Formats: sequence, structure tokens, C-alpha cells
Amino acid sequence: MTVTAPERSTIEATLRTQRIELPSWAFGNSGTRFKVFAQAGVPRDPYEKIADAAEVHRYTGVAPTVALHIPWDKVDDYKQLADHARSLGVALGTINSNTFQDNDYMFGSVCHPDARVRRKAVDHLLECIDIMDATGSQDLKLWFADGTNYPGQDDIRGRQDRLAESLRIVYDRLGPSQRMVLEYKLFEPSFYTTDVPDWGTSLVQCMALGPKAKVVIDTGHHAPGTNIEFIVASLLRLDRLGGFDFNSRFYADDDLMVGAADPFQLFRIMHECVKGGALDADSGVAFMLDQCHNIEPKIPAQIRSVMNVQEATAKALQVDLPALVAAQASGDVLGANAILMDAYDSDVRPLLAGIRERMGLDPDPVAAYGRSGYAERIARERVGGAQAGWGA
Ligand code: RM4
Ligand code: MN
Repeated sequence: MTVTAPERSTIEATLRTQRIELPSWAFGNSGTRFKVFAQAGVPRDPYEKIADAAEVHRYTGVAPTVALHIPWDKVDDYKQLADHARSLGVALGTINSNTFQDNDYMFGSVCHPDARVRRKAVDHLLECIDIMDATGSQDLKLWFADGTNYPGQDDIRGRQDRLAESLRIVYDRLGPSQRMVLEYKLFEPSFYTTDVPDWGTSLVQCMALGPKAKVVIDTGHHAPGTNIEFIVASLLRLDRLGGFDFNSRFYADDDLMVGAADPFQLFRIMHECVKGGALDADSGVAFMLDQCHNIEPKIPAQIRSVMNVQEATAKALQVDLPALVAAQASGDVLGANAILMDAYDSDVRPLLAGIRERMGLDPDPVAAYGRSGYAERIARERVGGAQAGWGA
């Protein structure tokens, strides 16, 4: 592996071209099964969600795409929605499928024992690809709530076969520049088995499908203590990392702001990304947020999240890789660790503030958004209608 010392100009160029995709659902109301606290000014439709996402891009300059969730973001005319996004300076991104909110899916979707239900789920996924054709989106993101609650409830191996059969139909429908990215999650809503519980299962299914199937790492979907950067390194090595759903968690899947619970973990993940070329424009690794903001205001929380990813990236770019490689080769355990920690402990906020200024942005995006009056305006204007939520 050839490594070069980090050049300030290269670091700046990478930080300027980094792209972070926003989830439309972060702007709607969300909560727990105990209570959803509605917020003033929350979007009533996908058009308003995109307008809010465009605000995040306006102040950060690195979040120019918005992921949609179908059917939450279903509209009659996707071309019109794409034009609306473009008029606000953003574009539509990944299409996220939803096979977990229909009564038919009580025992699963693409793994369901009944072929009729499997067909219904597959048809939804095919419809999502039709939408991708209309929006120009590249990625179909698959997350399945499929699984079982009780030992003996269904055949574990049979469900894997059904999964493979269903995914094959969807994969074969992908256009030449389209991909499917398969997310895994340890548990919930299923409590005994989950059909795609880990990166191994996702990888095996993707490998059987072909090169356009890649694994998505949702940082919140692991058991406590899981070494996520190991997964990142392994998938990059195999060219099977499709992207990230960034968020953070203290306990289970609580979708807190990325970098909030464990900024060191985010740094370690970004360090593997830097080493593995995941930040290169043609890497095929999508950096997305998958979060919800239950008690904090949503637009500034998304801005903060983008900044957290930028800070972890900037720190990872500070790592003196030639020195690290030399320390590793000579068995200098403490030296190697110190090189990594030096980068993590550096304050990259002045660097990022300077880059923003050179990009014509305010050095403090959260403060600039706060001064803009946008939050007050949407609270005033968005009255009547039903606020968007997860439809759960
Ligand atoms: C799931 C998974 C998906 C996301 C939904 C809302 O747990 O993380 O990526 O689309 O939640
Ligand atoms: Mn996710």
C-alpha cells in the first residue's frame, strides 16, 4: 500500500467534495411507541420535506441530495418532485423501500411463508425501481423487518431461500447504473430471528446476486460493543460496501444524531474509509444519514449531524499515514496508537470554518440557520393539513 503524507490542500479538497445524503423522514414528526411530540412547522408533504433538506444544504454546502422513503414520500409526479428539488439547489437520492407497515407483513415480507405476500413485497420493490427511473436515483435501499418472534415459528433456512428468490427478481430488474443496497439489523421489530441480522448475511445474499448488490452499514444496527470499523474495512476490501446509514445509539436503535453517542467510533470508521478510498468520488460508497429527531428541532439537528460527519472525516484525514504504516511495520504499538490519537485529539473546527468561508458559506452553519428566520417562517406558514410522520 502506498501512502503519502496528508497535504493541507488535499485534505481541503476532500472535505469540499465530500457528500452527505439527508433522509426526508428526518424532517417529519417522529418519536417512540410511547409518544410522538409534534413540532411546529413540520412539513406536510414531500415537497416541504425537500425544502427543509435544502436548508441543510444551504448552510453546509455538502448535503445536496435527499433520500425518499416510499410510500411515505409517494407523489403523483416524481419528475415534478425532482424539478422542485432542483429549483431549491438539491436533487433526489436513494429510494428507500418500505415493506414493514402493511397488515399483510405481520409475518414478514420478502421472506413470508405465503407466496402471495412475497409477491406483493417484490412488486413494491419493483415499483421503487420505476420511481428510481423517474427520479434518476441510483440506489434502492432495502431494509427488511422480516424475522420471527418465537423458536419454531418458521423455518430459518427456508426464509433465507425465500429472501434469495425475492431479491433475485428485484436485482434482475435493475438498470445498468442502478444498484441495490441491503441493510442489516440485529433485532427489532423481530425479537427471536431477523432474516438479515448482520453483515455476513447481507454479504452472502449480495454475493449471490452480483456486483450491483452491496451492503449498507446502519451504524445503529449492531449489538453493543460491535467493532463497526472492522466491518467497514472488510467490506471495502471486498468492494461490497454500498454505503452508510449514519446515526448513533446508546442502547438499541434510537437513531440519535451521528457522532453524538460515540464520536471516537465515527472517527475510527472514517479512518477506515480514508484508508480504503471510500471518500474518492468514484468509490461507490454513499454516506447517508438515517436519523430521527424526537425532541430536538429537526433542521439544526441535521445540520449538526452533517458537521459531525465532517469533523470525524477531517480528523481521519489528519492521520499521518506514512508514520502510522512505519510504526505498524516496526511493531511500535504505542507509537502507532499515538499517531491515531493525535489525529483524533486535534481540533479541526477552525479548519472546517475556514473551508466554509472559502466556499462562500457562514463558518457557523447552525448559527447562520438560526439567524435566517426560516424556523419562524415555517411555523407561521405551515398551518393546517396533516404533519408528516412515519405513518406507523
Ligand atoms: C429502519 C432502517 C431503514 C430506515 C427505517 C426508517 O430501521 O434503518 O434504513 O429506512 O428504519
Ligand atoms: Mn437505516
